[in-house]
Amino acid sequence: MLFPRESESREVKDLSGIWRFSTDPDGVGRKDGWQKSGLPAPMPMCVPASYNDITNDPALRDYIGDVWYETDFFVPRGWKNERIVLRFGSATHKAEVWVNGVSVMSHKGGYLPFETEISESVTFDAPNRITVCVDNILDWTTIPPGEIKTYGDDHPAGYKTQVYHHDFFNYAGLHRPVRLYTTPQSYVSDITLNTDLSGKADYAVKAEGNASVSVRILDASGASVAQGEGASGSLTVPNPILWNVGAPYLYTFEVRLADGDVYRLPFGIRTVEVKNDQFLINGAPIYFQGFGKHEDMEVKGKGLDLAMILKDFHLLKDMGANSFRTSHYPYSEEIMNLADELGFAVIDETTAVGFQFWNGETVFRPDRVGDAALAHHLDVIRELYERDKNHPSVVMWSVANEPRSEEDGARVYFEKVIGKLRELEHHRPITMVMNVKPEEDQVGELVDVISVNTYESWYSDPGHSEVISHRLPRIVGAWHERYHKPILMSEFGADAIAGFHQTPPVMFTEEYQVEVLKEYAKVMDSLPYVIGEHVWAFADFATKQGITRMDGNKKGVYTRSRRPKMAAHYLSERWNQKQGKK
Ligand code: GCB
Repeated sequence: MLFPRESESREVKDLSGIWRFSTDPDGVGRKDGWQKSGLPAPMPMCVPASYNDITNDPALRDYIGDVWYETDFFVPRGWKNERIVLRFGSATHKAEVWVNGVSVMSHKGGYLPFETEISESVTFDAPNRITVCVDNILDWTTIPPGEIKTYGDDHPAGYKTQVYHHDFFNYAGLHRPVRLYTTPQSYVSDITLNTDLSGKADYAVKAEGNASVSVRILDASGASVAQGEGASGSLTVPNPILWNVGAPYLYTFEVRLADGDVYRLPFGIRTVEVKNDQFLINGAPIYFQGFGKHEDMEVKGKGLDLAMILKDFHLLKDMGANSFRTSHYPYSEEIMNLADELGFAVIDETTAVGFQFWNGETVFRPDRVGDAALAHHLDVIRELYERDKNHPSVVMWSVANEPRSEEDGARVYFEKVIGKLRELEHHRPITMVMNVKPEEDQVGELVDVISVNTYESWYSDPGHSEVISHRLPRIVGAWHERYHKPILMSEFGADAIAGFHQTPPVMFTEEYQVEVLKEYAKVMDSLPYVIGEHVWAFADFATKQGITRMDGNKKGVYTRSRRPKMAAHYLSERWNQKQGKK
């Protein structure tokens, strides 16, 4: 799916701003026709943003069920002969959309875009209305999964909770921009590019309508360096300048249809490959240094904030980080575009998190993560691929975080998920993020890189960082021994409360967090097949409330407002020295 970009044939109108908003705890909105009558007693709500933290009402923060958004807009007269498309960057987790009271689309999956043509649904001489119903419930048909727990008369009547097994707050709402854009009647609907080091770019353009297609590649100065005709083929850039981590060079792939549509896609020429325990970009090994992150901030929750996004990229760059994982869901397209432009490697993860109860119960069975979850996971895989396939920054796909991969059902499940991804694309390596015992895992054989999450001296041997040098090489070594594949240390770390200090270091102090990272570093430096280190986490983030989470997860090396802890300074020194080399 193409990102909405303006061109001489396309206009984009961003509908971000204050919308009207109502909760619908009894789920009566559809039946009562809110999509036609308008929302009852709405309050103002910011789009994009999570709705949870905008008011001071705990009932809205912990809300379960449908909420409704509504706004009015005019369609410019100049759009009369154009195709008009309504596009949501995301809606968490399920949405139905009406235009002027008529249902135009619905979508499931909280972190990927969806769109539809609404040319026939709008009027030109009066305001038009968009109404959206967004459902935040997690169940066994959604990813991440969850369950609604109801209680007996030992609790107040109607009391229920949303249970989920992942460690970030279930923020919901319209997290990303809502846009209208136009195209001519025949238009470019998709582009797929694959490049190699000789500068060859194989391309396939999907064009709707009968117009003939011509294509060009422009260099960064806008000069045309290759051109061709036809909806698919191969262009070669002479003496190509490669895109690389830390040295991003972007070309533009320009598509023109004979009857007018023009679409320009930034892209990079680069290859990625796993070979002999190494991860190669353009044939040279890269050592990943960076983080697992979250889209998370005060007040806005998971709402897009361009200033914060840029701040994060600056912090990453300055500390010598070269990569991050979109733990545990696809991040906004704005982040992905910036990763291309600023030269970061991204491990692009699906929403498959929380496939684990931590009490030994079976997860992969028909009434839990079964056929419905699988069908949705396959949709997420396809939509993620379609959205992100052309990003040079995306160097690897991650199909899941910490599933209970020792179960027989997990093997069958992931054969299908990974099979689907390999059917869609051959060239990017695939990983899964593991945390079961290596000898019990059943899935590692299917992936190219084994990503390993371990919390030595935190969840095990709490407070004893001296055990890391003994235990960690055994754990990581066992994974390598089992699969002979490169290992990414995809999560490790320790909670630290900013400003909490003590020596000798104890848990939750900034000193202890540094201590753990240093002990890990010694081991990782000594293991040749470790291809990188992603510290958990970049910044502190919100979680559901619970006795192990004091104001959220504090494993950030930055606070939630991006103030550095001692660990940020330590990593900055380490990574700037290493500069992405083992
Ligand atoms: C993990 C999860 C991550 C958690 C982290 C923690 O293994 O992948 O989502 O936040 O551990 O801090 O417990």
